[in-house]
Amino acid sequence: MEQLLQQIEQYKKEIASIVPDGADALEAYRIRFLGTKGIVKGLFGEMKSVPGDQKKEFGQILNEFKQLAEARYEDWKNSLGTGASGNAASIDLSLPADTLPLGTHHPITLVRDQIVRIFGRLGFSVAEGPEIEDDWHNFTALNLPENHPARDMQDTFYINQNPDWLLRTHTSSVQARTMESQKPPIRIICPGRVYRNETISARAHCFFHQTEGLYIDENVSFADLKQTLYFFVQQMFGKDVKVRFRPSYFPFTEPSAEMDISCLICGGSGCSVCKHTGWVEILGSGMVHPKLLENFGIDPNKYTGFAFGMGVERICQLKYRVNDLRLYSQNDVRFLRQFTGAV
Ligand code: 2NL
Repeated sequence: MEQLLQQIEQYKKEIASIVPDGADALEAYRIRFLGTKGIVKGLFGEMKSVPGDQKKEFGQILNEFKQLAEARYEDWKNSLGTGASGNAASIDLSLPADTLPLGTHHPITLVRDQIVRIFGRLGFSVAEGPEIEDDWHNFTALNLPENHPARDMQDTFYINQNPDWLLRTHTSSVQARTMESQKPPIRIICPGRVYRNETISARAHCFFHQTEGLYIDENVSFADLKQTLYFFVQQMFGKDVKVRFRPSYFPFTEPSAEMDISCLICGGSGCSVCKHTGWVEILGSGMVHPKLLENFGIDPNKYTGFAFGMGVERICQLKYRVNDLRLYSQNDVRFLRQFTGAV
């Protein structure tokens, strides 16, 4: 019995000192310790030579040893499975990784980013502001008269708790805030979501996305406005596109103009998109009204500026031929996953 116990201690030391190797070494271990002619079986065979009063104690020691040998085997086997032992055969590092399901950018995001990047090259930086605005920044400061139709409940979402609060109807409010807090030169582009109280259809939605721009400095002229917007259109739609300006009216600019581009769909010969005129309207613009400059303490005799505003959905419609505004907010992946390209 004494001799057998010494032998078991010896085997325990051997097991503790094993450095796990590959599958072959593991199999050799299994045969040596746990096989049908292995050490554990052999020791159980010695049971018959142990005196009767010591059998119980020896049996316990032997069972513990058996469990230890088996546990070592399981640990070793598991470590091979995970490759943690560094066994090259158990894991194939050359296999391609599992593919991650990548999303795509929303078309409005793609076009907005492209607009921002084009004006960024001309030195415009991005300005942002709150979507819940007060009357001053959205209307009054921008020369929108008290009786202007845009102020009507029919067109603007007001916040119940406070009649002075509303969902901004344009991102001009961001420009107002910038004029309030910065001195010229100001050269900003203001992308963002705006809200109008419209019945939803293919051509109207209760929110859409705008990008407005503002440039105020000494000697800013209408020629600067025209050339800046012409550069933008060429970058956005290609060198061949033609532009024309038509006189228009906005309360915050004087003079004001709308800009058309030659129809990209028919090339100018006439189609349903351009209503057979060969031209499509893409933005509104003008020289900042002197009254606005005064509202923000900017001297209109020293500084002039131009501003413009465009609907991102409209640009997107022309670029990607999207013919229903509702598609932009329905989250139908069949629509969304078509826009995989980076711009
Ligand atoms: C359009 C027309 C326009 C502006 C926006 C603006 C803002 C300030 C001062 C002067 Cl703070 N102007 N914005 C000017 C002209 C047109 O937008 O059709 N937008 C979708």
